[in-house]
Amino acid sequence: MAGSAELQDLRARLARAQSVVVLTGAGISADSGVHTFRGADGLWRNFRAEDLATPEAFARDPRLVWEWYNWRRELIATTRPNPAHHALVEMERRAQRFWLITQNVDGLHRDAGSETLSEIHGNIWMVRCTGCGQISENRQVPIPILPSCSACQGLLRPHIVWFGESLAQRDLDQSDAALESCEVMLIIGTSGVVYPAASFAPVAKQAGAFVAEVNLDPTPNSDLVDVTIRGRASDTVPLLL
Ligand code: BV8
Ligand code: ZN
Repeated sequence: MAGSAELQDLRARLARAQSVVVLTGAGISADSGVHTFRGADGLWRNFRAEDLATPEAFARDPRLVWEWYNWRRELIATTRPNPAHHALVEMERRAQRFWLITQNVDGLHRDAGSETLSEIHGNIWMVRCTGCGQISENRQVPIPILPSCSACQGLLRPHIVWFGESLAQRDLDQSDAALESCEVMLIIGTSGVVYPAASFAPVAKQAGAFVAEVNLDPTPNSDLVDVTIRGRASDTVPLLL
């Protein structure tokens, strides 16, 4: 639990660090009103994300999967970045080298102005054609079901990394390079159960980084981090500036 001395120490480490890496999860967007995955509000029609965010679920019932994404697109379209997102934009401006890795697909870091950003699970406003592979932005709320490609009439899918699908090699390489060379790593609002993102903290720790976790609850990462900041990200992340 971080007392003010530990918060002071972390603030000082961040201020003098040559390189800072931040990993965020659904918890950083919770105070913007975006549902987390494993919290009480994380269910939709009694389905779990693991049931719907898979290529098998989409192959079996693309309408159901698109209905779930339309529900989330409708909700996310009404949300705005919160003070935690904005604090990370300021932190990026101040840091020598800064790399933000997010598991979130809500696009709120982008909306807040984060630039050195890697959306390793994709973005809910991007779609990909299952026929010709064309990737495009689609902000329709709701997107008409079933959406088809303007180029080849193929079925469009969310351009999102589902369970059982591998992350983009470029994202993996960039994340690895950043984690290997960072002095301070912040893990904000993630339950640390989804791989490979859940392995990022041990990689940074192994490489000698000072690792801090910002979360409401303990996670599997809590044992290895150097300091835990318990609280809501929108209250605590701005205190790190
Ligand atoms: C892959 C897109 C391999 C969907 C998502 C064992 C080892 C390695 C892998 C696996 C394994 N077992 C299973 C796997 C495979 C699987 C996996 O990890 N499964 C889990 C369930 C065990 N991983 C994969 O399939 C990945 N791919 O491994 O590929 C491969 C290799 C080669 C070839 C083929 C395959 C792909 C994973 C990506 C899945 N896609 N999202 C969509 O969003 O529509 S993951 C999904 O979970 C979201 O992206 C989300 O971001 C992510 C993680 O969840 P969190 O962000 O952590 O959110 P959560 O609700 O869980 O936690 C919120 C936290 O915030 C909590 O701790 C809470 O306390 C805290 N909090 C809440 N409010 C606040 C707060 N904190 C601060 N302030 C607050 N206000
Ligand atoms: Zn197409």
